[in-house]
Order: sequence, then C-alpha cells, then structure tokens
Amino acid sequence: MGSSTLLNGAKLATMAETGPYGRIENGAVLIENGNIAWVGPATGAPQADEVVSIKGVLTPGLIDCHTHLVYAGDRADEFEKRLNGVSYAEIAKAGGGILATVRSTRAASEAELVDQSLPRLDCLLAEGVTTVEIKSGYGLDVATELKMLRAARALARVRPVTVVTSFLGAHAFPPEFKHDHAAYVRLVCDEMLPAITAEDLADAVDGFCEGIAFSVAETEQVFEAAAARGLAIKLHAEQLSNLGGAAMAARHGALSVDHIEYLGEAGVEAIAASGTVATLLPGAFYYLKEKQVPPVDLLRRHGVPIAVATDLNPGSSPVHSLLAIMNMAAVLFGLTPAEALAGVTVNAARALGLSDRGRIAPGLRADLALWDVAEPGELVYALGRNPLKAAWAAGECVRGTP
Ligand code: DI6
Ligand code: FE
Repeated sequence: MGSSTLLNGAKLATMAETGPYGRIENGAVLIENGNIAWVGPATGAPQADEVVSIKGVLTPGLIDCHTHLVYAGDRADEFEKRLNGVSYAEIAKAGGGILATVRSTRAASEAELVDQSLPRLDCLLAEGVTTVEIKSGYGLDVATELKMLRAARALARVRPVTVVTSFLGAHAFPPEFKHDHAAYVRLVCDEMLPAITAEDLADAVDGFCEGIAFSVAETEQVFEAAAARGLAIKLHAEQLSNLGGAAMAARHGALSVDHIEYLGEAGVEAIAASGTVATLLPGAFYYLKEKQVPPVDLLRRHGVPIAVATDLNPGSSPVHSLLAIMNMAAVLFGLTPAEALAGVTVNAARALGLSDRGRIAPGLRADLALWDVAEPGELVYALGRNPLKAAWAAGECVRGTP
C-alpha cells in the first residue's frame, strides 16, 4: 500500500459532465498509488497520510493530442519568405515545406532528434501538459520513420510525460516516389507498418488526406493495413478542401479527424455516428491565414466531442503553447472557454483513446495541474502569461510547488 495525499482547498474543474467545467468550489482530491481515489467538497474529504493545502484552480493535466514536435532543423527562413510574399505552394514547389524538414530529419541521428525536440516538449510541459501525442511523418522512408518514433518514445523516458505516438508515413510523397505514388503507399503498408509494429513504436496510424497529399482511396489502403495489425487510426482531413476523408475515416472507426475546416454536414453526421472526436487546430489556421472556420455549430448540434491541439510543427503551426491555442480556439473558432478546456482534457483523452485520464474522477490517473487563477475561464483569457503553479503526473508533483 502506498501512502495517500490529499490536495485540499482549490476550486476544481473536474470536467465531469455535471455542468460547465464540472466545478467544485472548495474541493479536495485524494491521491493514492498514482491514481485519484476520491474527489469532492473539501468539507467531506477523507483522512490522508499527508494533507497539502492548495489555492487557485485545479484542472486535469493538459493533453496535447496532435503534435509533430519531433523533427530536425527549422523553417524560420520560409516563414520570412512567406511574409515577403512568396506563397506556401511556391515554397513547396521549390523543394521546401514538408520536404525541407524531411531532409534535415533524415540527416539527424536519433540522439540529435531527441536533443532538438526536448526544448519544444519542455515548452508544453511548462504549461501543465502531462500527455502529448507525437507523430512521425518527416522521414518518409523506413529507417527515418522508425528513428522518429524511437525518438518520440525516448522523450517519455527523460521527462515526466506520457507520450502517445502516431505513425504518419502517409504525410507526403517523398521525392524518390514523386512519380509512383502507388509504390509509396505499398512501402507504407508493406514495409513501414510491419517494422513499426514489430517494435511497438506506434499507438495509432495517421494520414494527410488532401488534394496536395494522399487521396481518399490511398488513405483507405493505409487504414486497411493498420486495421489488419490492430492499430487505431486518425486523420488530417478536410483542412483545405472537402474530399470526404473524414467520412471515410469514420467508417473505419477513427479516433479523431483533425483540422476539418471544410467539413460539411454529411461529414459531421458520419463522425457523430462513429463517435469520432473532432480535433481543431487553430494554430495552422492562424499561420496559413485561412478564412474557412470549422463547423463548430454543426459539431455541437450533432454532439461531436471537440478536442483542441497545437499541431506543433515547423511549417504551418510553430506554436509551442497549448494555452495560446485554447485562446485561439475561442477567439478564432468561437469555442467557449469551457469547451476550450474540455478540448485539452476530457476530449483530448478521448481523441487518443485514453480512458484513464482527462477528468478529475476516482479511478483515473492523478495527472493534475494547479493554476494561479480565480476562475477556470481565465486559462483562455490572457496570451503570453503562464499561471501554472504546479503539476502532478501519476500522483507525483513534477513541476512547481503547490
Ligand atoms: N498538416 C499540417 O498542418 C502539417 N502537416 C499536415 O499534414 C504541416 C506540416 C509542415 O508544414 O511541416
Ligand atoms: Fe498535423
């Protein structure tokens, strides 16, 4: 039997479905063996070996359910070019864009990838993130896709964070398969996937379904190969056009469909029926100066759970702050502050297929964040201010002091 700790006295945003934030005004949480053993009003709290007084707002540890944070090099030069009037497409045509990051990532060792990715991960952790999803997809060959996923797994051994990995071999066509897309899809399905599952390197399989990337049919081939190996799926869909990728992903039981600015009502109905989470990525919308906002009202009307994530990547979303993303989701997409917080807790957990976290409830992991704010909605309010006081991962205080 481990010892028990009672966190006592803060305002709780449990994210239970009892009302906005699942609030408890003066609450307490009992932690035992890394899990939450009890939660409720402080007045009724059980005995504990240790009592820690806390003030402010206690939320679940934040979950960033969509990132590409493992990569080498950067694309600050492209950002500057874009601001000087060169378009994203022109840059891509000249061999830049995703393929520029592919070149630098192929050239880096696994240790260099870990070294370069750690500061990015640390930015997220500084804001109370306790679970992060990380994708491959800047390798596009067997060795580099494996290297990226190994680096992602390695990050979880040097920081107190849960890393969930997604294999994104179907991110772009590499130059060597420029003229033979079918052969690249075969490489993804017949060589990359088996090598990745043999080392248990991926928790899910992702794809980029878009006119400039993989067609619906090509993506479906990848999903069938994933299903044959028992892997969950998710998809970058309907970011720049409405191809029907999200509905196809829903037919295959996708955990989430991500971006979805161009998703129409039929697509929303399809993902509602499959219980698929809609993951909104306002960072890419902001950096690409998009105009089409995701169909938030339709998602609400059909009861689709909405997650929110950084999409942290060197091109379309070099955003290292989940708090900033919550603000953008509210200001740019019209989410309420309670929806934005649900998007990085309970619904982000669901987008990753994790049922052991995302709320403050008995039986769940004691992944928690304590904030120096008076109300949970304040987490969405300011930009460039980090009110995190302390964070716990599996019951251990891993940052700050309560
Ligand atoms: N969608 C995105 O926003 C990123 N990948 C994707 O499929 C862009 C990645 C990059 O520009 O490096
Ligand atoms: Fe992405």
